[in-house]
Amino acid sequence: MTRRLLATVAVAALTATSAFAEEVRVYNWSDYIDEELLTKFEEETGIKLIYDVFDSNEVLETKMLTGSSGYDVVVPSGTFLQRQISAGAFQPLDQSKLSNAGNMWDVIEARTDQYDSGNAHSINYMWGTTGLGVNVGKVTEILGADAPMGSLELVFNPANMEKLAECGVHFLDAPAEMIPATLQFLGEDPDSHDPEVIAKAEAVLMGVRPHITKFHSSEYINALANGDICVAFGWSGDILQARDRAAEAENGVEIAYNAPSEGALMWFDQMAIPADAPNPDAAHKFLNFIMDAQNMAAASNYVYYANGNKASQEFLVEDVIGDTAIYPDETTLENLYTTTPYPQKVQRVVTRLWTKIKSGT
Ligand code: N2P
Repeated sequence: MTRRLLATVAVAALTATSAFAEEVRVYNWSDYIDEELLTKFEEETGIKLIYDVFDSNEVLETKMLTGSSGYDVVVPSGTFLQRQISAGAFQPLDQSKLSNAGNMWDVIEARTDQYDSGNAHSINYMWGTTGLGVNVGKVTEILGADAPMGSLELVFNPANMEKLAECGVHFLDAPAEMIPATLQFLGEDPDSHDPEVIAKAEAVLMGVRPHITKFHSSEYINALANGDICVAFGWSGDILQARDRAAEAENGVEIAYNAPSEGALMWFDQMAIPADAPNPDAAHKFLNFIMDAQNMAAASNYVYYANGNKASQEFLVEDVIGDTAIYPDETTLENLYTTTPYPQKVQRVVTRLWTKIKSGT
C-alpha cells in the first residue's frame, strides 16, 4: 500500500468515528479543485473539511448578504466581493496566521486591490476569462470553414445562432458577465452602469434568445465534452476541462477555447472568510494550505485556471503555464477588460433585464 493510500484510509477511519477535533466548511465553485487536495488538507491538519460547491455569484451573494451561511471560506469574484465587503460580510484576514503569504503574486494583488483595498479580506484563488467554447468539427460543419469561432459574432449574430441551435448552445447564467459581453459586442463600454446603455443589450440578447438551448453555468463542461452541444459561452478553464474530458473519452470531439477577439472579461475569484464564520482559525489554516506553492500548482494543473500564487509557477505543467489562454501574454492581456460592481439601483435594472431574457418574453 502506498503512503498516500494508507493516509487516506486513516482519514476515512477518523471520519467514520467522527474523531476530528474540529471542522471547516468551504463553499467553492464547482469543477475548481483537484479533490486529492481536500484529503491532503485533512491529513495534514486533522481538521474535517466539508466542501460544498456553487456555480453562481448571485447564489453566493444571497447567502453572504443574508448571513449565517455556516461557511468558513467562500469564493466570490472580485466585483461581488467588493459589494459584500461594503455590506460587512467579511472579516479582515489575520496575516499572522498566513505564513505562506509571501508566495502570492504582486501583479495579481495589484489588480485585486481595486476590489479589496490592501487585499485585507481576501486572497486570490484563481483568475481567468469568459469566452467561447466551441466544438470545432461541428461548428465548421454547420457554419463552414470561415466560421467566426473566435468572435462574439458567433453567439450574438442571430444568423449564426439560428444555425447553431441545431447542435446546441449554452450561455452562462451570469448576468454580470453576459451583459458586459453583449455591450462589448455593440462597441459600448462593457462596464457601463448607465441604464440606457445597459438597455441596449436587450435587443441583441432577445434576437438570439430563441436559439439558446440553456442558461446554465456548469453543465456545459460535460455537454461540450460529450458532443451534446457545440457552443458554450463560458469560463476559460471549464472549457479547457471539457477539451480534456473529450480527449480522454476518445470520442472524436475536439473542443477549443477562444477569448473573443473583440475583448474578453478578466475576472478574479477571491477566497474570503465570512464575518460570522463558525471557525475562522481553521479558515485561515485552509487559506494558508491553499497558498502553499505546490498545493496551488496542483489545483491549477487540474482545472486549467491561472492562479495568484507566484511561487506555484515553477510547479505548473507546460500545458498550463505555457498556454496563453490560461496565462495570457502581453498582447492577449491588452484585449481583456475588467468590470466594477453595479450599484444596487443598477443591479436591479440588470436583474430585471436578465429575468426577462431568460424567460424569453
Ligand atoms: C469554475 C468556474 C469558476 C469561474 N467552474 C467563475 N468565476
